Amino acid sequence: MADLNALAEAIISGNQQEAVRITKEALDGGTAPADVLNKGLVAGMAVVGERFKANEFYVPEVLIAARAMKSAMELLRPQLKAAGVEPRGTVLIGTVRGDLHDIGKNLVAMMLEGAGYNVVDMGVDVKPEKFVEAVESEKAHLIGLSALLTTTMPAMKETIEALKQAGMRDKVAVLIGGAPVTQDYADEIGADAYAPDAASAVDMANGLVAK
Ligand code: B1M
Repeated sequence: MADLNALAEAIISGNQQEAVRITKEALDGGTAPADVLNKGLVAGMAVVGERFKANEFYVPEVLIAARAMKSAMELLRPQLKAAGVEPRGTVLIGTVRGDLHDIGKNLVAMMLEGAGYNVVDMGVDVKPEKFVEAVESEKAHLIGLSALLTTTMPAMKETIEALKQAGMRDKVAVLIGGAPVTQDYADEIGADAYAPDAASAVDMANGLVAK
């Protein structure tokens, strides 16, 4: 019987080899893929998120943990699909038009994946109409917008306006974040939520997708 606590620990400590080894052992030994995901990978990433929020972990630790999680996910993903385990929801995430900063956005994407979401990473410099197109093609529940420049923050508003124009604003929730972004700005442009960091982004996504 594979030790899923040990798997969670391997994720927390960013031990990629150990995470892959225990995931393989668990799957080969007949542990349900959903248990491997929830009691191992998601449990581990939840601790990483809490420690990051509490400033006990910094960006490098989160990136190393996320790398271990991603490697284990490669093994797990086909088995989750075969077992009919649905992701918690689909999230489109991207850095808005004109903005090339992606380190924070990548962290948010990895934490969301670690929390059990199907994450479609649209990259950087993403035009509003690209988000709109992808909402339909990916059947997204949530759009995550990241901006690091005061000059690109207006592209968040333009993306929300483009969703409205396309008649899709009520089909998808919008979460925004990035260093210059604030709750006041989210309220001003009509976003559904703002998150100051990657762990809070997961909390917000959970609340929005549950609605
Ligand atoms: Co640029 N840059 N940069 N930069 N850069 C900043 C942002 C800046 C504050 C530096 C400064 O002047 N002190 C400044 C912005 C000033 C402003 O607008 N107020 C700036 C500037 C001016 C520029 C250029 C214009 C410089 C130039 O060319 N003259 C240029 C713009 C290019 C463009 O985008 N069009 C530019 C370029 C670059 C590099 C390419 C060199 C590089 C980016 C590399 C990359 O991302 N691949 C870069 C970097 C690295 C930075 C700094 C140093 C670090 C940003 C970072 O990665 N932080 C930054 C200064 C700083 O912040 N100290 C700076 C770490 C990351 C983990 O944090 O992204 O905040 P962050 O993400 C956090 C939260 O914000 C939140 O969660 C993350 C994790 O906790 N979060 C979300 C982020 N997105 C979220 C989305 C969510 C929820 C939460 O929901 C969807």
